[in-house]
Amino acid sequence: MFLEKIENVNDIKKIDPADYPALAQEIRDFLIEKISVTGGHLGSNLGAVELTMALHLALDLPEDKIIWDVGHQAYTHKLLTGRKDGFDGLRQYHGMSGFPKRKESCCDCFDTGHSSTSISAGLGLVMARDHKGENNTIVSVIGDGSLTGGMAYEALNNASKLETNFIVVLNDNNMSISENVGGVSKYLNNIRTADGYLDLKEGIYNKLTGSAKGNQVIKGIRRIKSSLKTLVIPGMFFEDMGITYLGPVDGHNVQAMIDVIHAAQRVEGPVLIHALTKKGKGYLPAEKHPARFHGTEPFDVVTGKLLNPKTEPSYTDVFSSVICSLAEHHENLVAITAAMPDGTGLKRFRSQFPDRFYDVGIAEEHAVTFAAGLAAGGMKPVVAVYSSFLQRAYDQIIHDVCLQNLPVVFAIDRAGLVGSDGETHQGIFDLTYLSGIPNMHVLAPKNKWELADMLQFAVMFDGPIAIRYPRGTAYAGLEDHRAILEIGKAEWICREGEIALFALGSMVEEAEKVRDLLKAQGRKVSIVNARFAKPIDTEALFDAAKDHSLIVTMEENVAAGGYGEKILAAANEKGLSNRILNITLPDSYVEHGCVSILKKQLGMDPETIADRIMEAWKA
Ligand SMILES: Cc1ncc(C[n+]2csc(CCOP(=O)(O)OP(=O)(O)O)c2C)c(N)n1
Repeated sequence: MFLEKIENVNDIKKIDPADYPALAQEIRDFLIEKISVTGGHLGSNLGAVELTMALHLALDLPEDKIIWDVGHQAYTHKLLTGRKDGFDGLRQYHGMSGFPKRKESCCDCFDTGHSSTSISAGLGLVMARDHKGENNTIVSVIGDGSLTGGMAYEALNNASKLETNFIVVLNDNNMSISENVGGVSKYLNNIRTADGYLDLKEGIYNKLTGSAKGNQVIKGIRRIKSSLKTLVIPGMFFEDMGITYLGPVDGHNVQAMIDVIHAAQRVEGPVLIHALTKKGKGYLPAEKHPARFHGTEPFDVVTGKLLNPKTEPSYTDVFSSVICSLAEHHENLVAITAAMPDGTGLKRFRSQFPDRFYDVGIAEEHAVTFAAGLAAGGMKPVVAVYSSFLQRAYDQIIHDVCLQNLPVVFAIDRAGLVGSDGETHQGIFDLTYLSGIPNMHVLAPKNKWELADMLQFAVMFDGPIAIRYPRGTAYAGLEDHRAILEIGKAEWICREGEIALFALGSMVEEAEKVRDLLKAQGRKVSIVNARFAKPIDTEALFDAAKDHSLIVTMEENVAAGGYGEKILAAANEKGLSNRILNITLPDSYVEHGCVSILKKQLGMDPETIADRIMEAWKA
């Protein structure tokens, strides 16, 4: 057992090179076993085992630094830096994070989670090193999927003038979560296959030389050779920018990787090492179904099947089927994803309406402005995106969509707490960043039927409109409460007086439980389904103020800029004297863990909410 010998950083250097393949195998077995229990990112990690071993063998951590783009592939790095025991609590509350965390280890030099940041961060660390007169090695590891994100090019553009060492390792497995898309992917693929192309040409030369006709053909080939050069000489794109290109190199060959890293360290300037790897390597189900095993729930190791396959439809499933039926009736409806056709539920749309589907790569900023252009051109774009990833397209939403009042629909999945991916992925800011934008309309459905109604409403609406809905099973209660939606109109679900719960989206389900708890304590409780976070229904508020001395707002968002603050401001402006209590998430980043535990910790579970309401009632 070689893994047993690795208890801390640099212990890998004690392993005999002849045993690297055995160690790699042990690491793979360990990861498969642990992730099959906890869930986590499997495919990317299996593909990065040797690459990570080589980095740890060639570098001296923690003095040398590795920045992991996205950070979902850093499990082997965690294993090699003394965190083996952490895998039993991987992604669980107070357990080890699934992403690099500075607070977790001195070997994690930069927190990541969102894509395409590693080269910028690495360049910053390089400049800091140079300012301090140090000479450690800084390496940014970025995948080919993450290289579709614009920020990576902004960073490469900036790095190209560097006169000191900076290494970028491109971990090219020819996959994003799903198939990688676009010109960059095509370019990298050309490099992958260039050797084969050259071999082929050699073969042709050998066969043709000698005969007069053959020599003529060779002359022809030579003529076009120089124009082909850029196609077949790997890395010209990077070289032309001033970045030394090394590769392609087999990312599963530890010694070859060590050699190329050492060579890269000698370059006085930016270097890109192009490593070719296989996603899911060593575990057949993950090799065969890389998208399914990109991030997985617990599974059976032998069959690869999920241990607890979901039986109830999620909000994503509802979106997936509704958007397809809407597309049948609205010929100008087009759908856009930033590299998440599976996660957002657009895979079905892609197969039904391939001509109206756009996967733009991991490029949320571009996705939004692209949608604005489509809308300006008379189409009805639906941008399906996760709440936390849309954060980076804030200016595009204001400048390109809302300022021109363009009819773009934002289908915002994973809004609210998402659970085990943690701080970087919690969708707890979207009400804040969207509600302050003029012309924007923000909705949240109380259940699966209302999501369908809202999507239909949004597709008919002539202006920017966003629907936010949470991860996981779609609420299937309150079926009888369906109505024609009206801009800025809330819905009274029940009315009794005393305490009014104004709940937004996912919090309606919680409000029903809170109501039961309060009623058990003898209180009268009304529930209002807010439906709109912007514009808010002030009429419903003023109406409630007549016979409810306590008004409670409930939302899965931070307080600042959220729904509750808007209600508070409207009540203040009107001069209402009713007590108003805002139930929101705290002004902090929420760590990883299962959503029900997180809610309890954050005081967002029905029991704690009911207690807080009773306190306010008695005050
Ligand atoms: C801004 C942003 N958008 C989307 C995602 C979701 N996401 C996580 S990993 C990933 C694919 C990354 O592909 P690649 O860099 O090639 O790494 P691989 O998983 O193939 O090793 C995506 C789209 C993200 N993390 N950040």
